Amino acid sequence: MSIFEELQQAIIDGRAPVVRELTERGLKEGIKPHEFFPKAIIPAMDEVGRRMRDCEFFIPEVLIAARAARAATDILRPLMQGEEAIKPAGTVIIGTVKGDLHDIGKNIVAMMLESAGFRIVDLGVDVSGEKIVDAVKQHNANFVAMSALLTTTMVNMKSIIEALATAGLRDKVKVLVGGAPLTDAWAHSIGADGYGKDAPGAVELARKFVSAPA
Ligand code: B1M
Repeated sequence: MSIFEELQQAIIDGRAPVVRELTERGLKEGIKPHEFFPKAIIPAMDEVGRRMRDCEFFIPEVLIAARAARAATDILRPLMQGEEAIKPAGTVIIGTVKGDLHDIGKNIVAMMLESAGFRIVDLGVDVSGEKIVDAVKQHNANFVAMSALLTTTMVNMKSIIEALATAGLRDKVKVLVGGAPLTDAWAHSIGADGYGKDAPGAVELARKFVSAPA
């Protein structure tokens, strides 16, 4: 088994200490930091996403695998600055909308997007339109990903999209939304660019926009 195969398996199994050890060993053996993404981390999280869709994995396994993937990305992230080949797929401002404190799903989405090569700026929970507008400007972001778990807070996504438009940033970013009470039709109705049913769905959506940005 190659080190990349071992790493994939360790991520899928959620063995964070093993992931850390294998990543450090790989680096010592001369593997470039950016190589870990397409050869181990992304395929592993793709497999986690597939298992989640097929109901072979449930939330605890997904969280544990995402945390294990993060053990690798935490080591690799500081080493990748200045490395040309790791130019991020895009910068995503992510947050749970104003009034809403649920962040478990949002954190999974953030970790999976990060594992897929996106740069993540996580604003946390209870995030206002103003905060998102400021972050888009500050980080020159090309994606905004919003999460809402309450029927009373999902409506706040619409005002955040309006705030982006008022600030003249609406055409600069793709707005992706998700969360248990949302639907594709609803996302459409508030003017979002896409709806991610789950974390793998959010990654798929973001990747689609990267390959066809228009
Ligand atoms: Co709350 N809560 N909660 N809660 N809570 C729900 C959402 C609820 C459905 C429970 C119920 O009544 N059956 C209900 C909402 C009802 C409604 O609006 N129709 C509810 C309520 C009412 C409340 C309070 C109002 C309770 C109260 O105080 N009376 C209160 C509100 C607080 C607030 O936010 N202001 C509240 C509080 C809490 C806790 C703090 C205790 C805790 C949150 C802890 C935390 O997140 N750190 C909590 C929890 C844990 C839940 C449940 C049980 C689980 C939510 C969760 O984490 N799911 C939830 C019931 C349930 O869903 N079964 C419930 C797991 C997570 C992985 O899934 O978040 O759906 P999810 O994320 C998925 C997808 O939705 C998607 O991908 C994720 C991974 O696949 N996704 C995205 C999510 N965000 C995305 C963004 C994207 C794309 C995809 O961007 C592109």
